[in-house]
Amino acid sequence: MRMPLIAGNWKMNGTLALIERFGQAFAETGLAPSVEVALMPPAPYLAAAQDALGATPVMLGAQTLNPEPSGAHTGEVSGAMLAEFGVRYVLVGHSERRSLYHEDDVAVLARVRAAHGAGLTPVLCLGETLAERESGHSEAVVLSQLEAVFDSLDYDARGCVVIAYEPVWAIGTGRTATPAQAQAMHAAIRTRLGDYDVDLAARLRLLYGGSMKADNAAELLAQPDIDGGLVGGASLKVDDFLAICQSAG
Ligand code: G2H
Repeated sequence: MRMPLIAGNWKMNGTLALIERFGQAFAETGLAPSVEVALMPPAPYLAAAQDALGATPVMLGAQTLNPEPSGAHTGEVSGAMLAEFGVRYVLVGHSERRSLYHEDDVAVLARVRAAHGAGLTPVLCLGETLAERESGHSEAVVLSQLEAVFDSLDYDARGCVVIAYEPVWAIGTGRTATPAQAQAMHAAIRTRLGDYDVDLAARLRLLYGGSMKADNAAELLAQPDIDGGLVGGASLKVDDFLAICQSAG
């Protein structure tokens, strides 16, 4: 009942030529109707991605947005601007934004609200550091990041969020959470969502992120509470990303 979503987060990588290659590959290969795919290139590539992917079922995503609708925010991009390029999903609270750009829970909530205001679906990223995992606080950290947003949203807004669990120690490190570790956290997130609303918990999609690759995707995606993937490094390789999308379909 939850359609899997595979989202490719290019981070600050890629080229126009790579966008073209993805457009061609998805036009040739197609996608199973049982899976949703989104590509999240850097913002300057959104127009080219809109053209290259327009004839394919691949949707567009963005990597961040500013909470304000417009104004003196040099270098920033608003939700309305993303929407003009056909963007459907936007990452919020990615661990790199939290750590490198000091986006705290308050900033994350503001961006979730801004995404909703622009008609975008935020992909809310949650995850613990290695130190937090080793000290036995993983679940408390992740659930508190979730509550910092969900406690302040109303019913309709809560229903328009995709959640991505990405253990910080697994991001770009080649170290992947085991399927059992990932499933355990996803189950904890879904249980907490059930405290807000049982129906909400049953229908919200929970993605796993953290060194998901062609050779580990199927096992991760087979877990009952994993509804897709947030894929970084492997989303820059056409064949690998296609293989991950196919293992979700
Ligand atoms: C982490 C992911 C996408 P990577 O969720 O940001 O990155 O697959 O490179 O670990």
